[in-house]
Amino acid sequence: MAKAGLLLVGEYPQWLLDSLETQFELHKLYEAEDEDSFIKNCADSIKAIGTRGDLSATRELIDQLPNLGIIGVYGVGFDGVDVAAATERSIKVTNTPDVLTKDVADLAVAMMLAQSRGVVGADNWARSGSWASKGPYALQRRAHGRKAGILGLGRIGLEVGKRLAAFDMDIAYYATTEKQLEQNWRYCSSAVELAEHSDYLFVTLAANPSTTKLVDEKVIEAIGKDGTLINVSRGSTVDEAALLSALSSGKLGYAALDVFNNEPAIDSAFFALDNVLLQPHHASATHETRQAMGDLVQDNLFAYLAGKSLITPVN
Ligand code: 8YV
Repeated sequence: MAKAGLLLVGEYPQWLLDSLETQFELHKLYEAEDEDSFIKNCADSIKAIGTRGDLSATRELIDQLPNLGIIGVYGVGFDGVDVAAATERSIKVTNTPDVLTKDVADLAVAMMLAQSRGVVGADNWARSGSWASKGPYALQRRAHGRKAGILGLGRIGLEVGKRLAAFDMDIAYYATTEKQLEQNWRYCSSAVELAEHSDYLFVTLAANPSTTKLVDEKVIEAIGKDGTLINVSRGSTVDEAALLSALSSGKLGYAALDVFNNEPAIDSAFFALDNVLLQPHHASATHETRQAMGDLVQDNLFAYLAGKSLITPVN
C-alpha cells in the first residue's frame, strides 16, 4: 500500500526527514519550482502537512488538500496556521510545547545580560586590539536587582521569571487575568502599566490577533529612555515601526530582539542602531531542544497515522 503523503512547507533536519520517510511519502514544497503545480500533482495523496513555528499553513493551502487530516508544527507557536480553517474540516493541528520552554527562557535572560553588559561590543573591543590601544571598555548597565516586566505569563514567561528571581529582580507581569502564583510577582492589568514598572520588559506573549502589536508606541515609550525591550515571542507582537522610531530617537533606550517582522530579511534600519542586540530567531535552537521538538512533531504525525491519540493537539 502506498505511503501517506506528508507535505513539508519548510526544511526539517535530515535525521527527522529520514525518520518521517519510514512512514510517509515526503513532498518538499519548499523545493518546488512551481508550487501550484507541485501541490496539484500530489494533493490527493497528502494526509499531513509538516510546517514550523516560523512558517505557515494557510487556508488556501489547506483547501487544496482534500484528504488532509493533520498539520504538525515543528515549534510551539502555531500563529502561522489557520487553525479555524483546519478545525472546520476536523483537521487536527499539533505543536511542540514544553520541550523548548527552558532554552527559550535561557536565551531571553542571556539577551538581557548581553545587552545590559555590552557583551558583544566588549568582545569586539578586546578582539580588535582596542583594549590595548584605547584602554578600558565603556561602563555598562546593571541587571540584577532592577525591575523586570514579563508580558505574557505562559510557560516561557514563567520560566523567564524564575530565572530573573535568581538575579534578585523586582518582577511584575501582565496577563489577561491575574494568576495564582507561588511567587509574589506583581500583577499589572495593562501592558502600559507593566512597561512603566519595567527597566527590562520581556515579551513572551503567544502570537494571535489579540496580541498583534500589543507592544505599541505607548508601551514602548513607557519603558523609557533607560529601559530595555526584550522580545522572544514573535515580531507581530510589537509595532516594529514604532520600535525603530523610538530606538532611533532615544525614547526607548535599548532592545534585544530574537524575532522580527519579515524574517529572515529583517528591516535594515536595525543594522544601523548600536542600542539593539540582534539575534536570528534561535531561542529554541540547541541540539537537545531541536531533537526533542523533532521527536514530538514526529510522534504526533505517527500517532495520527496509527489512529492513536495525539500527544500535543491545539484544537
Ligand atoms: C522556531 C519557534 O522558529 O517554536 C517556535 O514557535 O518560533 C521556533 O522554535 C521554529 O519553530 C523551529 O524552526
